[in-house]
Amino acid sequence: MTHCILLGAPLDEGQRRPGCLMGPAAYRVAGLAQTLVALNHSVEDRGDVLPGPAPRATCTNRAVHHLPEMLAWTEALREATADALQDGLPIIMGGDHALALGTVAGAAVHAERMGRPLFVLWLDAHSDIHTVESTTSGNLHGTPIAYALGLPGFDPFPPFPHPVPGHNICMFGIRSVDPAEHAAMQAIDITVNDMRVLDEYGIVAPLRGFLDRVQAAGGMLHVSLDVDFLDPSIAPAVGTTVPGGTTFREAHLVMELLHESGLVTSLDLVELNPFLDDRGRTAKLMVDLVGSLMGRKVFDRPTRSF
Ligand code: HAR
Ligand code: MN
Ligand code: MN
Ligand code: MN
Repeated sequence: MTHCILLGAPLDEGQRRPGCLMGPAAYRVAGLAQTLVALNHSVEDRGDVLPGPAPRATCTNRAVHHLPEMLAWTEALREATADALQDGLPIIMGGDHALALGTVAGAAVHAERMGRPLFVLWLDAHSDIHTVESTTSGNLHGTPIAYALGLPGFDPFPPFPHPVPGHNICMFGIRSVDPAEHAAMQAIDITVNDMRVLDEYGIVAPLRGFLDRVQAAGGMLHVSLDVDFLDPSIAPAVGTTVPGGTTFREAHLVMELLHESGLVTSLDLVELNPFLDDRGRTAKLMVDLVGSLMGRKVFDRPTRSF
């Protein structure tokens, strides 16, 4: 049994399409807490995180928008996530992916306190490895991986606490990468399991390979699940759909393997835009995926056998 701590992060300023701020409400309506309770976990909904007043801040990249707001969110979410990690498994209900600027930082703070290395599993169509300087869209939801790596180009932000080395970061489902992001990934030892890799090897072997490394290092594991990891045909409620995403079963299988590993210590649910949903089906799918991550299975096998 796990003590699950729900944290709402109703922000949508990391991109330009309004609606992600309704995400936490949609997860509550879709029965996230009830799903966890039905799996015998305890649930504490700490409500929505409240950012402090936005500080004055500017940067040289004129495309960047809502910088002060994102600084305030980053600080509030870093503290809320680090606090929650002392008491249980934080599940951050977003909100756009800019929230991971704060949640991964909070996980890094906690991992350092515990003397354990932090690993990050990024389930996303996008690599989100722009810096504040390199982003051409100016949308800060495309930047959290670069921040977690401690890359230069984040001047207005506080330095990332205990940067995560590239070899502790694993991306899955990637199929949309900008040129500056491509260059950044070429220069770093980071595991990029793009859709090409998943097509050829399936999802099991690459994921087990990563989880074995986390296990061997005694690591903590932060999972960041972006709705657009999923194919838009099953998950339409996202502003940045990219065709060719993971299927229903692939996504559940990822979650089932994560559950079996017992390694996950914090989880982001990001980019759900309920305004774009089709009768709540994306919100419900995301809740079901959390169910699989937290132990729901069709048949409980006493041993792994066919
Ligand atoms: N790389 C593009 C940009 O920086 C698209 C980023 C989209 N990111 C998300 N999250 N939707 O993964 O604008
Ligand atoms: Mn605004
Ligand atoms: Mn993302
Ligand atoms: Mn994405």
